[in-house]
Amino acid sequence: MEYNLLKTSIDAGVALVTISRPEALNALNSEFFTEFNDFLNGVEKNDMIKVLVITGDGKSFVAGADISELVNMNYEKACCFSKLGQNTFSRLENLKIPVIAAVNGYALGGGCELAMACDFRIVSRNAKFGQPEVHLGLIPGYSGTQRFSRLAGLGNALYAMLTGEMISAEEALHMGLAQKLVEPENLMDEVMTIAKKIAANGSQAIRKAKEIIRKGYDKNIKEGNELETEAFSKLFDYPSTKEGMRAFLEKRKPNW
Ligand code: CO8
Repeated sequence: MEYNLLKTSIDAGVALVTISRPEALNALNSEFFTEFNDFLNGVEKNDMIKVLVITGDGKSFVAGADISELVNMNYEKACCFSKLGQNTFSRLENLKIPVIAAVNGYALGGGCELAMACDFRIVSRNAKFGQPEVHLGLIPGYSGTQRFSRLAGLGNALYAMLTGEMISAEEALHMGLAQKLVEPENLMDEVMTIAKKIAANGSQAIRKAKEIIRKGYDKNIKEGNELETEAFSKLFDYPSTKEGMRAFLEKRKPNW
């Protein structure tokens, strides 16, 4: 499929997808969801891809769902569009490989929700997060009401979604919404360095770590520990695990 709204590339096991609709600050419309789901189908089938990075073209990460589409919706259409967004973003959360959001500017509404569905967020100093839906008479519809509090706490989620205020990159870092803050001109270099560092690790270990951290998050510690033991032990079935440990003992780099 040819993409109108996505630019894609792969380098050293890292796939980069840039949402590119800068004239509308990369607002998410139906066409985006069709293209993005097709792109994810390809990522899921491609074992060469170890890490996925998502960013936005121009001065915005994503400034939300496309308000010009939302304005014409009724109950049924809103349900469909909300489910489509929730399901698409859940795919990112459940993707076997790590997903990094490189947040280069506005991450508002659906854009904040997209960033929160990624495994972590590296943000430019000029990034601005927010869930401004209440200014439009709406609430978040792509799992923002659920993910925000899990990432940044109940009080911060309520404050953000009741006031609709923008959140600076520094505040996002402080509240746990962002994991690292970098200068705008260094953002992509920094993110690609981190992504390649992850991609150079044992790929089964990376996948298991993501799977078990995410699966265990909604469970109690006893159930989580059982998941961990199962996943930890399963790794011993893979030759690459032994290679990682042997390489350490032989004082060399692993040859995965
Ligand atoms: N949708 C559609 N168009 C947009 C959006 C958007 N979310 N954001 C910006 N644009 C467009 C503008 O209309 C403008 O287009 P044009 O040049 O044709 O007039 C262009 O992008 C540039 O925007 P601005 O001129 O406004 O740029 P500024 O730098 O002055 O302002 C802002 C930047 C502050 C980001 C401003 O554009 C803004 O407030 N945008 C809207 C942010 C927002 O409210 N986002 C939340 C949207 S609702 C949502 O995401 C709900 C998600 C769940 C949906 C569930 C489905 C049912």
